[in-house]
Amino acid sequence: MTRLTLVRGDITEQDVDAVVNAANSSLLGGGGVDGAIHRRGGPEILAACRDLRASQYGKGLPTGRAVATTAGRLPARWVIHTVGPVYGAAGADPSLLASCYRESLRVADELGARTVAFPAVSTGAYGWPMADAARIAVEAVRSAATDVEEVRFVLFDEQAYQAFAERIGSSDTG
Ligand code: AR6
Repeated sequence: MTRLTLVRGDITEQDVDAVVNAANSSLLGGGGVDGAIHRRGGPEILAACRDLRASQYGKGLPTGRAVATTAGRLPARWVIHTVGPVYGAAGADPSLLASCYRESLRVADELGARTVAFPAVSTGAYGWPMADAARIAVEAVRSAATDVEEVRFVLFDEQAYQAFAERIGSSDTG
């Protein structure tokens, strides 16, 4: 059974095996979570992302997929980069957002990560409404077959925290 927990805070400070980055297909950085992870994790993460672009992901990481790198100087061991869908853009699809969570957990299993912190993927620059994103995220994690023991949703503000809390209920939040 995977335990779902919630914290209000900064994903870069989480002491977990893996933190998930709300990246873009380029894997070469950006704002929001992505900017914070690269800033605090240091240049080792970007170097690993450049290597991925030069090897498996010449055209970039497709939306809904996930790939791992070192976490550099972050407390976590790995960063799992995933690319959320842009809300309202042609082809935007809830199954792609669910796929970000499922694929990230699949990568976590490959790494042997047992604790994984997720941000609210697609709810910042990519514009996905928070309540809907929370529903999709919680359903995707609950229905995933994974060896991950704790999935920690790390929410930046009160509105995001409340949206996830409503979906999870009070019984299994940490
Ligand atoms: N810790 C936890 N949550 C955060 C943090 C943080 N340090 N910073 C922001 N959030 P976003 P997206 C929240 O924009 O919508 C980047 O430029 C934020 O309030 O980071 O998937 C990438 O390079 C929001 O609720 O990700 C892509 O181009 C949520 O995290 C693009 O943005 C996600 O916001 C991806 O957009």
